[in-house]
Amino acid sequence: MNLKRILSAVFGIIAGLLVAFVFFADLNKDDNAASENKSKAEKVYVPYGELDEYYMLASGGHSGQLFVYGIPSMRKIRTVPVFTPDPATGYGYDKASKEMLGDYTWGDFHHPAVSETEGDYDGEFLFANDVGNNRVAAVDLSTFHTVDMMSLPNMGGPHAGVFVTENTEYIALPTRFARPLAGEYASLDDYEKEYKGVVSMATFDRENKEFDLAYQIMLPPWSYDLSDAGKKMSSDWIVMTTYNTEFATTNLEINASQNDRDYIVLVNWKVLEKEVAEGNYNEVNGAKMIDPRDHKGAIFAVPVAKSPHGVDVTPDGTRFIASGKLAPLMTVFSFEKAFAAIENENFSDEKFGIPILPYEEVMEREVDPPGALGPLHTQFDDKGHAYNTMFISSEIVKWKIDTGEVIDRIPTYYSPGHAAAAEGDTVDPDGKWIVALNKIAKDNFLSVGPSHPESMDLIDISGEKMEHIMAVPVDPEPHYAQIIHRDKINPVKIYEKDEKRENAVWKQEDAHIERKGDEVHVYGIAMRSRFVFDAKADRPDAVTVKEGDRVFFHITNIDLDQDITHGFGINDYDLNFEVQPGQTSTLEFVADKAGTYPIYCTNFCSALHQEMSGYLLVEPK
Ligand code: CUK
Ligand code: CUA
Repeated sequence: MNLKRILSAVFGIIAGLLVAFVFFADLNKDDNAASENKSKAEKVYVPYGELDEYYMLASGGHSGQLFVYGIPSMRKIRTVPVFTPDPATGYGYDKASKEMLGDYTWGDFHHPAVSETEGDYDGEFLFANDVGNNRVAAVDLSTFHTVDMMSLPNMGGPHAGVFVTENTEYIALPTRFARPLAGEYASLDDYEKEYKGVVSMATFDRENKEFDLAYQIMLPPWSYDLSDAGKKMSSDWIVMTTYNTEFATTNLEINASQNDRDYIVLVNWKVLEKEVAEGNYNEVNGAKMIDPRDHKGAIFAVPVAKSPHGVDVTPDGTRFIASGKLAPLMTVFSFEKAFAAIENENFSDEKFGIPILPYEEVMEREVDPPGALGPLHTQFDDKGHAYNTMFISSEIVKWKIDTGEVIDRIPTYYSPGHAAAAEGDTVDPDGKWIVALNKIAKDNFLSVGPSHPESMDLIDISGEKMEHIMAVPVDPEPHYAQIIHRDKINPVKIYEKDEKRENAVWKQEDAHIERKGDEVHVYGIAMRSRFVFDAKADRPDAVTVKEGDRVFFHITNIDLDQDITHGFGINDYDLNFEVQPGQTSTLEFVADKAGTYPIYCTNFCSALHQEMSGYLLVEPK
């Protein structure tokens, strides 16, 4: 063997080893990734027969609906219609929900807030705002049905709510767009004088499931973003971020970003409550209106870095944190320092009768993680950390509230607006999960054409380092959500049988029809697998009316079994609604088309569901 052959053999062996090494290293990498994926998958796998630990109650944005998810599986469980009709369940078709929705056919639901007791979600009701049509709604979490809705006068989109005070004394809804009171005409040249940024303070009577508008606060024509109520030591207060303190009326993207500082407004609702009780307000379009110039000692403001977005109160209630949006930093303010400045009347300025507290003396620290851009909102865990969504740099930054020290950063996919942490708005967050509510999904999911869904990232925050677990599509648009432990929500299994309930019929043989002039009232039942409209008739499941009659179907579902929901569709009449077990619903319409129209159950309820049908006969005039 000559030297040349020896060298080439050695070279061959080395090359072979190298190839083998690279090959096995690669295999190893694949192995590691596979085992990492496996451990992530195990964290969110909910075995058949077991349930998710948390509910995530998420706004459905401009669908006007509420989306219910299970966490950690991220499975979508239900859509609850709130501000928009829902043909599937007949929401907006039956009489009660139709009256509640009025003539509105859409809503823009941004921020859900669960009712609270002592600063903790109590799981009884969920409140929702409609930026599109100035409404607030309540969803009863024992049925997941929308039970009340109130229109808010004098507002231009109650965007910066809803958030609730510690014991749900008030549901606060600051406006987004300044507008003349009652929306009357006023030239944009008169913006500063005629336009107002109104804050609504609503109350909710849990017994009667009813809203009331307690009072409104008339502020300058500033805009507000999602705001928060105080907790514990700060529980008498609400804090709200403002932008467009420039009073720009056009090209807001440039003109509303001129000032280096905007404001956070602090309102003592306890003081205002007393003043309203003493009659110290003006009546404006049916609302009790508070003017800051008449209410010294209740409304203050502190400057904040330009064009802030959200402001959030820490779980212990000692601080409020503003997110910069245009100034890439979070500003931590101290309630204690704010209270001291108020006490000592240490004001640096006054605007529209609102004393301005000196920034340097109320601010505790500015937190400015290098390269983190576009902070929007803050969430919390149980270990003194804050989590900020960064819209522009697409990440969540975890930092220590006490020191401002940045602990960890994790990318999100992509551009998160809000994030929701488990029990994250309470005095006692769980520190287990955070869900980034992203505005852009790019190519994360199978393409469905030019418009992509939005997305949500599930992130495990139980350790020192955050861990990205999974992304799921959502459409549209996850503005905000709250994540509440399943033990706090107690849904009913059926609507309780109530013998005294108006329009209800509980026995087949009691089903009957009453005619009053041109009104026909059908007091009927639905059960597996038949409708009975008139027990004494030859054909108990047929109803004959005259063309032009006003028809009322009062239908009670007498199947008192969980999940036996019956639908009620009228073929060719564009009408459908449903009755859940034990529920009575009314469908009211004018039979303005003569003819023969099959009625059928639209919700598959039994083996004889197909047979669950009848006829509406409309005799020509
Ligand atoms: S606002 Cu901040 S991202 Cu409507 Cu809550 Cu959307
Ligand atoms: Cu009742 Cu199908």
